[in-house]
Amino acid sequence: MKGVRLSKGARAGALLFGFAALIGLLIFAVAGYLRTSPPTVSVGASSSGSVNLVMQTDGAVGVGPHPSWVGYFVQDASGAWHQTTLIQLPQNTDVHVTLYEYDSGGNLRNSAWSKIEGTAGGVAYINGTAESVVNPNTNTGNGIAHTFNVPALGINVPMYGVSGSAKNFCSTGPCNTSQAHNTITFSFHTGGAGIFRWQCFVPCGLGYLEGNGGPMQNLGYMAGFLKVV
Ligand SMILES: [Cu+2]
Repeated sequence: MKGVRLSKGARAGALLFGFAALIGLLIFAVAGYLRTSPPTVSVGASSSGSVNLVMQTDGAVGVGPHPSWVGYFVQDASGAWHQTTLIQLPQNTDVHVTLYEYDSGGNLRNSAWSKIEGTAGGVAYINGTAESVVNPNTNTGNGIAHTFNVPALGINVPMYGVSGSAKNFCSTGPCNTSQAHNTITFSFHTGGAGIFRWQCFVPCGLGYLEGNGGPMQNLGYMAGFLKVV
């Protein structure tokens, strides 16, 4: 009888040990997931009541777990670049966006995306010129590299690519304005608080099925969230 009781205790001990190990593994996995999540860059309200959101798209981000992936950097209030697509914005605020586009381009799969939508005046300024529609074939000859889309806010801004054979083509990020780029600026209004998904509609995940895997489906690259607070 004594032996049976000891055996039960041993089994309970083993069970407890196994349970503790499982909890430990879960904590390790969750911590690992949190460690790899890109940071959220906060764009605070300015005295003028509007905010500036400055971003860049690079053909290869050059940092983090996937340095060869296409993706974004977002500038914080101090001017430092962070490789992320998680952006915090104040609600009911005009957001002035500056996008430095350093990647090469191609055709749009859907010509509906050539129309600039959801921005102030229905335009974006491409290297200083107001445009309401882009033409991937004629305007620069370098196609469309990426699009900035926030479906819930009706925003669609296609970005012209640069020549992949440009002498000063940025092959790895973070890029700087001495390298080949297009500058796209536009404004939009945030409205009420919420979390809004944004993404690119150009299948730019090179080397992945139909170009829609890898960077196209991972936060920090071609998909992200606007956290409007
Ligand atoms: Cu893209």
